[in-house]
Amino acid sequence: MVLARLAETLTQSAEGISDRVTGALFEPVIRLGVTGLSRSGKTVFITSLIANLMDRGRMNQLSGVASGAITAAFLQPQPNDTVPRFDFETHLAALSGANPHWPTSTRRVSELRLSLRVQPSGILGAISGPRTVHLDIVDYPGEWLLDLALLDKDFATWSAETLARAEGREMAGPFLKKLAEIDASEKLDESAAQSISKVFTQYLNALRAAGFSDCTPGRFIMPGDLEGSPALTFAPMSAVERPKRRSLWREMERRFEAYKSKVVKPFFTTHFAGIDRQIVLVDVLGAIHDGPQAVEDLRATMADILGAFKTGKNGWLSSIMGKKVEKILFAATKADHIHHKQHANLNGIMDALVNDARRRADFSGAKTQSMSLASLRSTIEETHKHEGTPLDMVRGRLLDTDKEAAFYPGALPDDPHELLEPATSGATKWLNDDYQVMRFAPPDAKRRAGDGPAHIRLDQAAEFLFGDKLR
Ligand SMILES: Nc1nc2c(ncn2[C@@H]2O[C@H](COP(=O)(O)OP(=O)(O)OP(=O)(O)O)[C@@H](O)[C@H]2O)c(=O)[nH]1
Ligand SMILES: [Mg+2]
Repeated sequence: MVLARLAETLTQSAEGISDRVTGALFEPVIRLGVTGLSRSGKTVFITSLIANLMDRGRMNQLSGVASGAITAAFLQPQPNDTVPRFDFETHLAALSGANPHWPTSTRRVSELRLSLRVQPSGILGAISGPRTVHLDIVDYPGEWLLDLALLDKDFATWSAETLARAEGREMAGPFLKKLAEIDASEKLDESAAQSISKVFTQYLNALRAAGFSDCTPGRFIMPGDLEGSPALTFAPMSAVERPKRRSLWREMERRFEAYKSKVVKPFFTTHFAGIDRQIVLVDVLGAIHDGPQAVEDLRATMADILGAFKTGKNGWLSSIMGKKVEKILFAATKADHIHHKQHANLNGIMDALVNDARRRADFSGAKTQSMSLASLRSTIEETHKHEGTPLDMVRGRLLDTDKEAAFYPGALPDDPHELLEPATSGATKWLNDDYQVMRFAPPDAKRRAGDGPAHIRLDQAAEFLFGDKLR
């Protein structure tokens, strides 16, 4: 009786999910990991990629588009019912509607599935017929990515590193003062724990506002559903020799470990499992604009994060990701801020910036490439004469004033080390040039039917990442 009922229930649920099972078993799924710090351009990239895969007029460098193999693209219910859907329509309307504006910072995780009908040409196509390929993408707040760097650190190490960096920074003043007032070897006092974690969070927010990326734990800045939760009431502590049980130090250590196991790991386990293609987005130009310290901070943070993707003995992340990531693209975003003649130099800087991390992370087996791109091209190029010399400029609508302006951002060096060396050796200002990056509003341009939003090299990025699956 019970068995019969059980069998019946199983059959019913199998019917209910048959579409999804078919999808999972017979239709290829590309899980694209979009990795990038806060403001690196993930949400804009995902929105523009989806829009350009649906309206493929600007995607000629994607071989399945050039050959005509991709015959249709449509959004599907996503495979994971418990994760909110990526709000593609709202983001696209923001970027390309009547009053174009950038989406706000992402506050929670969301997911989307785009399905593509592919009809290969030639004999193979005639035999195999059309097939459907699914592209699954997850968007999340960039701050959460920072927590990857915590996973292989214990509380003492994380505290020592965080405090060493804080020592030299003016904005850490109130936090360090508070820390000096408490004795972490004393018995835990909950109100002391709360107030120190509050000033620590204020310090992290100030760090982020100043353009620094080393702001762990990421949920302190972007708590998502954990707003106000006890999981977020800890802070780094100065070393204590043999801290006693129930001391403030031990309790902070316990909360740090709970944060890692109950918050960080479940997020990556759920959303990074099965990723087979990965794009790493980096706002290189933004960091150059913020100065050598921001570039060095970006380099070190990327090295830490990419280190978590390494295979081998400490490869926690690679073990949950299951199969190996086959392709990784490192992309410098927002390349429309500079004239295309400088893109090769931007590319070189991007390459050099993650070079160290790439070597350490040992992406053996994965095909990697660097490029510069713009997910949403917001400028046009112009050349003006300035004191007799031609200057390659970009023109766009400035975000702050809403006025159109042409603008020369400064020349990036041919040799990336001209930038990276001063950054690594602690310079506080660039020697030769000041690099300016204006913030442009999204373009207010009419699109032809069949065209997606204007971009730079988004089709080449797509070709590298998953072009092989769409031929
Ligand atoms: N000019 C230009 N600006 C861009 C482009 N992509 C992103 N931006 C700028 O970068 C900002 C951040 O982009 P998002 O896509 O929201 O960044 P994100 O990685 O999703 O950030 P979080 O949600 O905070 O993690 C935007 O508000 C734009 O100002 C681009 O292709 N061109
Ligand atoms: Mg976002």
